[in-house]
Amino acid sequence: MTTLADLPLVASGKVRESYDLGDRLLMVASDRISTYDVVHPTRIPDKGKVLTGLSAFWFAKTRHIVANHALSETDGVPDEARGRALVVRKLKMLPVECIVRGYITGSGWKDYQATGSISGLELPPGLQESEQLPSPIFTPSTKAEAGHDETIDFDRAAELVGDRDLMDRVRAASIELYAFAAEHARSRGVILADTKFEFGLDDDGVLTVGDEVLTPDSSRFWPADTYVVGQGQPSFDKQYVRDWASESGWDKQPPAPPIPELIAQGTRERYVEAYEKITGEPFTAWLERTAA
Ligand code: PZK
Repeated sequence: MTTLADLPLVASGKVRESYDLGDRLLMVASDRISTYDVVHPTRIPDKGKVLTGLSAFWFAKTRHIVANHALSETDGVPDEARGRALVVRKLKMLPVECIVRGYITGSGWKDYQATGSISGLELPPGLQESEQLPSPIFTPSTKAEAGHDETIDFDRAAELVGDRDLMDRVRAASIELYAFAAEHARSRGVILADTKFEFGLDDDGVLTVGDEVLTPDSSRFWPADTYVVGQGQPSFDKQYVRDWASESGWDKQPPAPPIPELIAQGTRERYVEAYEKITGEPFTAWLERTAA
């Protein structure tokens, strides 16, 4: 199968694709957006570029913590994917999703309310929705082929990976990456509530973080200035679309409705704002750095 520049498609997700470059991969982020797990027919202009720029920013900033798969944002990127693609090394991916939570929300909040724990980790009683945890926790999940990923405990993750020592290092790297990024984001007015990493081994067996990292699609970013404990927080990027979708009467079942132009433009602005807050540079700098 092919599409972009006649390259062979390796994998496609709801909002991105990867292509075979021979000994490397091209990871391409699209302008598609999903809410409530359903992709809308309307594109968000520049969303793919914002996410790729953010991922590249974090890959460059976190090399001291763990190796990553990023090679280039320009060399080997076809013109039609410029700015929204990275050339990466091929890895042997580990069969678990590596989630780190600094705040209790989403499925973690649901699990905690039901059981007092998440991923087999017992948490203090009396936590409120969206509260910061005493320290970040590692809550791995399965990579479901279809349907939803399922939270597992550390022992089960180690079993799936087949190497407990490796899994120990994956957990340590995940928590270090989260802690570094959360502190950086917080200094710029953004709360990094939680995030998901995917790791692999390179040709030399070196633990390497792959996928996209610390983007709004792999993380929950909250504006710090409106954060309040005890309720769900608006997502930095998708809240315009979610609020509009709720108002529209859409039942959140497929197919997702088209997004009105004004809502799409407002959503683009939020993505660009996230880029600029987090990186401290104008989004135009990324466009210029990656222009043909
Ligand atoms: C790899 N995915 C997830 C699914 C995407 C990406 N460096 C790598 N080497 C080998 N395989 C992968 C990676 C990475 N990252 C990533 N699946 C395999 C995925 C759908 C679309 F763009």
